[in-house]
This record gives sequence, structure tokens and C-alpha cells, in this order.
Amino acid sequence: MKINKLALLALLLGSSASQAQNPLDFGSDIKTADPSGHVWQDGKMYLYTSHDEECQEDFWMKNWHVFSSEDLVNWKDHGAVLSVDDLSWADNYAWAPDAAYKNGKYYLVFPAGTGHKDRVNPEKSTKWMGIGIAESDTPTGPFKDVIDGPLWRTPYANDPSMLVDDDGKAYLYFHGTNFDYYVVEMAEDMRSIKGDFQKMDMGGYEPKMEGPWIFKRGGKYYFTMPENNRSLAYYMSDSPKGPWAYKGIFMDEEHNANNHHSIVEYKGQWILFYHRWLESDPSSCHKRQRHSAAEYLHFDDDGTIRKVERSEQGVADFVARVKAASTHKD
Ligand code: FUB
Repeated sequence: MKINKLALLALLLGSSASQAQNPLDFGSDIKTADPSGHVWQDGKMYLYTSHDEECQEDFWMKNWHVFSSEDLVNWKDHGAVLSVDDLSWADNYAWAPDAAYKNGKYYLVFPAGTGHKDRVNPEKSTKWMGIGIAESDTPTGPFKDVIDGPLWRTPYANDPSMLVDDDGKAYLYFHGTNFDYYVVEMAEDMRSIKGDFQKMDMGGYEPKMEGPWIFKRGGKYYFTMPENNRSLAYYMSDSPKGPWAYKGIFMDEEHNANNHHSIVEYKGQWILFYHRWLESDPSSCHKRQRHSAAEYLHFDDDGTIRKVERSEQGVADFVARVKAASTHKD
């Protein structure tokens, strides 16, 4: 009887392990962070990520990867679609990318930089970062830095997020030293910015942040970001430039470490992509490393976002859930 119970337990554990979908399985032991999800015309989900080298030093990162999936469980790695080696103006800090589609072209908007951050004597730091935009005819690149330079040199900036609104206007949000909570519009050809940076009205609450992600749902705009670089929080507005109203935290911090996310609707389900810091195999790395993960996101009737818990299961049942939702509608 005891053996039967154990066997049953093993079976249950085995089946729940096979259901686990976090971290996302990209078919290798690649470490990824800062996942930006987009659904393009072919109906697939594309995930644009930064790439952590094994046990890398101080966020020295060299290229960006794109992954695609139709069920959020089986992912195809399209490889490094742009690298700092392809840039004339940066040689490091291939940080959190975003992507956009406009005028029949796909854009990878990315931060990169050069120099060195001196964490002991910050006054000796030479590190600089800016935002570039590279083009491709396909969602998976290769992307080309046709403007051959950053969109601007001052202010220092990273972590771009691009919103192409329903009227075709493209807005760029970013993290910048003394330039958080700013927006700038892109020129029609997406090769430069149009006009000035505009400081947005955040309703009087402007905590330290990185990695904004802006999306639209039911006519409302959402400005989401890792508050203090760690907990995911959001604001809502009726306009892409604010004024914004702070609504609170929807994912708590974990391990006192950074988080970076994106939010996208796919086949009727709202998905939160983010990264987790997971224990490493001690033979290859002495510290936690980052891995992309996904959870369902739910809204209340007033459009506010319900709190999300990290899970092992993630979106493993995505196909079944989409099927059940469509059956329910019939
Ligand atoms: O991945 C490098 C940096 O760490 C990102 O740009 C930040 O948002 C944080 O995730």
C-alpha cells in the first residue's frame, strides 16, 4: 500500500513537472532576460530578448535573440539577430530590446553602449549608453543598423519601449538618467525622433524605474515598469502621453533582484513575460542567472490588473485554455 502511494506521488510529481513551463524552454541552456513579446501578421508570438552570457560579469552583454512560438510551449530560437559587433558606435551592454512593425518593416529598438562602470569609484566611470533602431523585412531579422548611430547621444538612455498606436504614430519611452517618465515621438520613417522629449505627468508619483512597457487595452493606455527596478507596477491613462494615474504593484520583487517584462494579448489570453533569477549549476556558475518566464495576466472589470504570482506551470496549458475559451463562446 505504501509503495502504491509513493508510486502515485511520483506519477503526480512527474506529470506536474512535465506541465511546468517556467522558465520558458528555448531548446538549449541559453540564458535570456528582458523578454519583449509581440504578435505579428503571421499570427505567431515573437519574443525579443537580451542574452546573458554564461555567468557574465556585470551585465556585459553582446547580442539580442528572437524566439517564436504558436503555443507558448514550443519555441524556435532564430539566433542572434543583432550583435554589438554589427554596430560602429557601441561594443557592449546589449540590454533590453523592444520591437515594432510599421510601414511594412520590422524594427528592433535596442540599448547599447561602451565604456566601463566603476562601481567602487563611480566618478571614474566612463560608461555611456544610447538607443539604436535597426530594420528588417522579416520579424526574425537579420536587423541592420541603417542609421549607423544611436537615435541621440544625450540623454544617456537604455531600456526602450515602443508603442505604435492605432493611428500609426510611434512613441518611444525609455529609462534615462534624469529622463525617466519621458516620451518622444518617432519620425514617420522611424529613423529619427520627431520633436522634443516630453516629460509626462505621472500624478506626482515617480519612483526609480527601469524598463517601461506601454500597451493599450480597451481604449486605455497602460504604462508599466519595474518600480525600483524590481516590483512590476503600473499607471493608466486615456492618452499615450498621460496624464497617468498610479495603480500599484502587480508582481512583487524576488531575490532583491531586477525584473523586466512585457505584456501582450495572444489568442484571447493576456500574457506577462518577465525574467527570474534561478539557481545555477554550481559547476558552471556560482550565482543565480536570468531566465525568461511567462504567466497569465488578468484584468478586473474596471481595467485594473490583478496581482500575478510566479509559477512553475506558467502558460503550459495555453492551447487547452484557448480551446476552452473558444468552445465557451460557441
Ligand atoms: O538586461 C540588462 C538590464 O538589466 C536591463 O536593461 C534592465 O532592465 C535589467 O533587466
